[in-house]
Amino acid sequence: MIRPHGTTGPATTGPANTSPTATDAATTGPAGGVHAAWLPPEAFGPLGSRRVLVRGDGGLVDTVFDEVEQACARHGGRAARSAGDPGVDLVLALRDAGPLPAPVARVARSAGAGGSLGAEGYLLARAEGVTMVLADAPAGLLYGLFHVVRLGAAAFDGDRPARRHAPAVSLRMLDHWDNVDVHPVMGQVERGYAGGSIFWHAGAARRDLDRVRAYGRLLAACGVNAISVNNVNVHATEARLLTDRLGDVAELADALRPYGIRVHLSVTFAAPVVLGGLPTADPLDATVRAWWAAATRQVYERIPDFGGYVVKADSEGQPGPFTYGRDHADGANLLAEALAPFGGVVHWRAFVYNHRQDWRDRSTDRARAAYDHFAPLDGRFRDNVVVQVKFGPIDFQPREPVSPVLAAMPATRLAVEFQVTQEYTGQQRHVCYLAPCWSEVLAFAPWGPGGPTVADVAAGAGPGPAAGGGLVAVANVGDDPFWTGHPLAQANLYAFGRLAWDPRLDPRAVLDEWIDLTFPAGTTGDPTLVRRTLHAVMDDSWRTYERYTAPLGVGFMVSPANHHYGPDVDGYEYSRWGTYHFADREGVGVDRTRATGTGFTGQYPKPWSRVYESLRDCPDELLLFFHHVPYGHVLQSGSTVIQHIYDTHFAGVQQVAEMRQRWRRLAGVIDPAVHARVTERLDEQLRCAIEWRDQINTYFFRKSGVPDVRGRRIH
Ligand code: GCW
Repeated sequence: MIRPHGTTGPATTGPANTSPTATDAATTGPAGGVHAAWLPPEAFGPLGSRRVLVRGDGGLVDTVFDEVEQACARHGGRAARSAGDPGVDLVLALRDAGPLPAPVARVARSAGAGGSLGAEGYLLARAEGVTMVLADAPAGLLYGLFHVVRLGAAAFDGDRPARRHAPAVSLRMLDHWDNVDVHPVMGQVERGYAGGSIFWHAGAARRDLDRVRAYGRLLAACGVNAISVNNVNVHATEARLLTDRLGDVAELADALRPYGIRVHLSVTFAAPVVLGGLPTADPLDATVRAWWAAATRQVYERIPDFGGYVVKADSEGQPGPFTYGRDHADGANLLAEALAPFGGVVHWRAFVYNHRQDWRDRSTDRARAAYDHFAPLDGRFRDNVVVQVKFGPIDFQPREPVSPVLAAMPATRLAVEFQVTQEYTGQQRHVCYLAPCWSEVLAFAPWGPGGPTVADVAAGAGPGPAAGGGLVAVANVGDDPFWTGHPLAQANLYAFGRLAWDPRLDPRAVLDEWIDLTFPAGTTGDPTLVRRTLHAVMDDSWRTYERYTAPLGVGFMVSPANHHYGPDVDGYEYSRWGTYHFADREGVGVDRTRATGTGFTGQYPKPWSRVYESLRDCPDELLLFFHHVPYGHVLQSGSTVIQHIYDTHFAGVQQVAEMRQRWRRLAGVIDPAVHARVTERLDEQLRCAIEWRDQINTYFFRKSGVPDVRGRRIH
């Protein structure tokens, strides 16, 4: 087993690692180096104590064998690669790998096992006392191995009819917003809340490849198969990763390849100018096309399985095709043309809006921008362009409607972009389990209930002819010993991968998987209490966060000074960013209707264009996103807007206080380092939630003059 950097002793989950005191742990992290996250050695106990046969060739099969061999060495089992061995409990085999033990051969020949299993799929079965994973391609064996790990002891119980497993979505990607140079404002990782980058440090490659490998292993275990290794805001040093610093990228690709992860790179659209010395980056210019073709060829010479480019163009100051009077299809197709001969894709972000808006101008609506720019281009993108769309029309707020772009481009490959890093959801100081939010988005049916879902669009099963663009998320990992700053934020990373593999998974079931792996029985004093507490603290934490922050989908109200952390109701109200709430003494919210507002509701197909337009039918949680209403407006819940604001803010703080109480009961039951770190963060969450409650309630009380019907203290 590849050990995370600096880890020499056993993995650090569990009460066995009691060396640091609570205070030490809060500052130094877990004993022995880096927390094992969802792959502690104990999670491999059931598998590692068995007789395991691995059959097949190829790099990823070697990885599977290494995993099995190390687990067996630790837990007393036996790992073999040749079929000669008599007894066997688990077989992981490529179907064309030659003779298989008789029970496995029988299942392989059975009716249910017919047809291709695909590039990443596998068949899992148990018959005649043998558990088996069969695949047609090595990646399938790797994912099958981690399935067996997830099942734990249950993988070796009773019979299991042969069942096929394959990812719903073929591109399952994490975008790192990591900078090579420390950015004067954004630091080493833009919107990073887990320390420095695991890839870069102060202008150089970090070269902590053990840690990169350990990361790849965690990602493979939850199903992620691609990452981009630098920020979408590409500054001068980062631009050079494409050319003279390509070696740094190749090293990362080498470290991640054994776990089936392809490396992608964020590039600047101005590369031909800033790196190539050309006078222009015009996408229709022949010399520019030739430059990209040559640069891309060199990338593939060095990294044959390179994934492709990620581009943020004409967005928040990044260069793009608009400079040359060209549109985003021209821009994206330029890079796609260069990547096509090698099978690469360009992820072209749809996050394009006017970030120099005049707050006085009520006709400009940032929510409209992505659709206005991209929907007219549907059908013009090459097959290897993926247009990457943030899940909501604004910017990763805790609550937004689903972006209408996802229903507007049936002839374009679309990826849905989530933010695992908690920029607007508590910055990994607050517990905010985001799987329920993502799951809602993925299950949303843009053409109406019963129709294709957002997950279908990402998978290429939407109403149009386009293939799927996949799911992408901004990563939340850094060089922090717990990987994610807040240990419970590991669950968000895990859940993103699992939902990308199977968007229909229940977030609670995903959390159970994560709990079982991260806190395996035998490493905690009281597994039932651990499970109950984690569910109580995490299941509803996204809605709790929503309750004590901006109300009813209006968004923002975050502090600009603190990089979006903590409340500042008017912080963005008179700014250029297009994120306003328009509260006055009568009411609050953004009128995005066709009748009297910005017309944004018209970007949705029916029934949503009608539902969102209607004051009566618009879902409560999105009311202020779509409508400007008086404080006395009665919600579907029966409460008024102003009373809802008061009630949810008092309730949200109450819930955080309860989370904190519950967590205390885990003292002495789990790894003290994890306990101490979460305790410290919950203290901060409660402080911050109180601040949110008091600022929001006070602001709206002062604006409206309407008292709380329950007479609670408002300042
Ligand atoms: O949410 C905003 C962030 C920026 C980010 C941008 C984007 C990388 O505040 O930090 O830039 O989104 O998604 O490009």
